Amino acid sequence: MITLFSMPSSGNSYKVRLLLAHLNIDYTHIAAEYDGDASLTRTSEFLAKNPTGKVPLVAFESGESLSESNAILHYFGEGTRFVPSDRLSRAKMYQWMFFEQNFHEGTVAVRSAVYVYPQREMDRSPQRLADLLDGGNRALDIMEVQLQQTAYLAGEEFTLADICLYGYTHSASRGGFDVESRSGIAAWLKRVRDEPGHVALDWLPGRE
Ligand SMILES: N[C@@H](CCC(=O)N[C@@H](CS)C(=O)NCC(=O)O)C(=O)O
Repeated sequence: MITLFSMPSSGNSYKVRLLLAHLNIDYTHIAAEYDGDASLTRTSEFLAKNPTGKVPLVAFESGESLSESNAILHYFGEGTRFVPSDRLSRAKMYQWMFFEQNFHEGTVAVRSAVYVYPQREMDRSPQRLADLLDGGNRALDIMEVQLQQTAYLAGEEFTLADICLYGYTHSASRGGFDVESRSGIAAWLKRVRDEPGHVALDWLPGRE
């Protein structure tokens, strides 16, 4: 069985838990909540598996491991209904997943983290908060334009891109973002939540 190291409160980790739930894949879960220098991610054993010291991380029985949430989504998603067979739709799915890491995560997720985690207090300067708000609103507006046109981000099918972007969009209010007033995003959030097999952020294996 695989072992998933994940942070219960984090969207990057939640994406992986959400896909594994949809695919009914069993795993042993090891929680790695942020705890400064005492974090599990700072141990030499963990750093040998992932030198970046970040979760999520999947450890395979073979001794191999895999990090980066979107690479993990790709690994488990390949060959399933969550990856479109059509080449252009598949590329659009990746387009949104790169957007998530390159634009959305660095603004929407970071502004939430700055408020949620006491150790990020030094990032709460008025200028930094204003920049993150501006960047995050631009990211959400870009999603809104797409979701006014299609049911899901890469088109009419539910794909890895939706699982990926749901992670930090559904909890964006933690960072002071208003997603509910964007009707395309609000309807999409509900659509993703209503997918059979969906689990919430605080769901962990063994917890019904
Ligand atoms: N690009 C990475 C980002 C992973 C990341 O930033 N993980 C954070 C939680 S969201 C983490 O592990 N922080 C713990 C630490 O830095 O000790 C991914 O998508 O997996």
